[in-house]
Amino acid sequence: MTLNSGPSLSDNGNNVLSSVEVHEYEGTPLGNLDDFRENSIKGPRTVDPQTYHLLVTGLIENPLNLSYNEVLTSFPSYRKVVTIHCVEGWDVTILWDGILVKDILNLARLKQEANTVVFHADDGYTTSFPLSYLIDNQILMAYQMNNVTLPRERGFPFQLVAEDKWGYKWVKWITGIEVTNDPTYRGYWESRGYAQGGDLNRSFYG
Ligand SMILES: Nc1nc2c(c(=O)[nH]1)N[C@H]1C(S)=C(S)[C@@H](COP(=O)(O)O)O[C@H]1N2
Ligand SMILES: [Mo]
Repeated sequence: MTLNSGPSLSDNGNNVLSSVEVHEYEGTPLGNLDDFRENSIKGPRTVDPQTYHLLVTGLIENPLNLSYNEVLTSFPSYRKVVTIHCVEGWDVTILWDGILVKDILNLARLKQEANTVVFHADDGYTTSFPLSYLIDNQILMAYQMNNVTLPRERGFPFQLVAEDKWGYKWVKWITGIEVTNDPTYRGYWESRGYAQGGDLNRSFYG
């Protein structure tokens, strides 16, 4: 394992360095946090973990309003090595630590007619998924990458690890999870011509 002096990007605003970046995990070489090309619709967002709330709304029995610490302490953590591919032609392989979207939805208790999940972000960005994709693939909402707390450029406090999907489905700065029965909802890039499904093995146009 190679150690850095710390993340090369700015920290997440609370000046606590959680750990040092790792560059290899169980034999798999990892990319670096600064291999990403920051190209977000409004630039990096600064989210204050003291005032942050994750809202879970829509077709659920138990609406949730969780603080940053409540999100981190209410659910088990999981880790995965997953590669993000942007439509602009770059990719980065990262060790992600996070919680399962499925566990959040279980706590919120889905209504029968739920079939779609829309993620909302601090910059107004949105993207949506079939409920079954999130559950069947054990999709993570990450709070750590390469063993460090997500830097603000990378979506602090939470980024979706939308494995097998193009980068535009990997919503950063998540503030809301809305459960609906409208599979036709189109998010920020999807309403500007990018594919609704965003599957890596298909064209991103459409
Ligand atoms: N909230 C939000 N999430 C977002 C975006 C954005 O503009 N806003 N950009 C997306 C795109 S196009 C990519 S490729 C990934 C990774 O972007 P990054 O390199 O800027 O981290 O974040 C995705 N998530
Ligand atoms: Mo992207």
